[in-house]
Amino acid sequence: TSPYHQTYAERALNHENPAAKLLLETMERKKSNLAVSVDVTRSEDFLAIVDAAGPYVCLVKTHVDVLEDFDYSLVERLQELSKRHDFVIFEDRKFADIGNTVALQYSSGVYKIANWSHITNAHPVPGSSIVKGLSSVGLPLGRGLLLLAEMSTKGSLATGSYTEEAVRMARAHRDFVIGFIAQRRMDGIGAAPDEAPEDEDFLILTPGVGLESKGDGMGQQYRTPREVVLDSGCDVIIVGRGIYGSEFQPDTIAARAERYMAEGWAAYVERTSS
Ligand code: 5FU
Repeated sequence: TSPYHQTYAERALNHENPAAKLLLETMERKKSNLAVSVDVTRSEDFLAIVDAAGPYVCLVKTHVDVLEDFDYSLVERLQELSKRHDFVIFEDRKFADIGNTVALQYSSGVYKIANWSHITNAHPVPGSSIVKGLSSVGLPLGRGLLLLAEMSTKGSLATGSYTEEAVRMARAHRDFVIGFIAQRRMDGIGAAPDEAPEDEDFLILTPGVGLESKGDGMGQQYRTPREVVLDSGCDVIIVGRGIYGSEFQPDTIAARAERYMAEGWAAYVERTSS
C-alpha cells in the first residue's frame, strides 16, 4: 500500500531519520495531524499561544526572527512546552543560500536553530549544495529537512519542473530530507514510472489551511483540512491565524485548535480506511 493509505504508525517504521520518526510517532500518539504556526511578535503572546494550542498539535511551527524581544531563554521555554504537551518543533527558516552560508545560518548567529528545532526547511533554488550544507550541521544532531516543493501563495513559481527537481533532490538525500512543504503528495513525481523507489515515503506538510476564509489579501490561499488531507493526500495541516486570530485568547485558541485537530484527523481516518 502507498503512504496515502498507510497509518502514521506504519509509516514511522518506513523512516530512519529520527525527526521523521518522532513526528509520525507523535501524530499517532496524540491522534493529531495539526501543526500550529505561531507568527506573533511578542514572546509572551508566542508562549501563551503555544501553551493553549499545545495539547492539540503534533508540531509547532515557528518564525523566531519575527519576535521583537527574542532572547535565547525563549528557546528553553519552548522546549519545556514541547515536553509538557508532546509536540515537535519546526523553525520555518526557508534557507536559500550557498551551502557554506546556510550551514552558518543554521548552526550559529542569534538563533542557533539546529540546537533546538527538530525540523527546518529550505528552498531548493540553489541546487543540492544547500542540502549538503544543512546536513553537515543537522544530520549529526538527528535533525530533518523539508524542501519547499510548492507554495500556498497565488502565483507561486514553484511549479512544474521546479517541483520535480525538488523531489529528485530529496530522493538523492533521503537520510536528511524527510519530505516537503507542498500542496499535495509528491510520490513518484519527477520519476519515470519504473524509477520511483517503491519504499518512497515523503512527509507532506501543508500550509494555507483555513476554515473561515479563502485568503488574506496578501496572496495567501486557504483550503480546508479535508481538501488537504483527503483530496490532496497531505500529512500535516499547518494552521496559523485560523487558530490564534488577532485576540490571542487562550480559550478561543484551544477551541479552534481542537476543531482543526478533529477535522484533520477525521479526514485522515477516512483516507486510511478507504
Ligand atoms: F511555505 C509556506 C507556504 O507555502 N505558505 C505558507 O503560508 C509557508 N507558509 C507559512 O505558513 C507562512 O510563513 C506562515 O507562517 C504560515 C501560514 O500562516 P496562516 O496564518 O495560516 O496563513
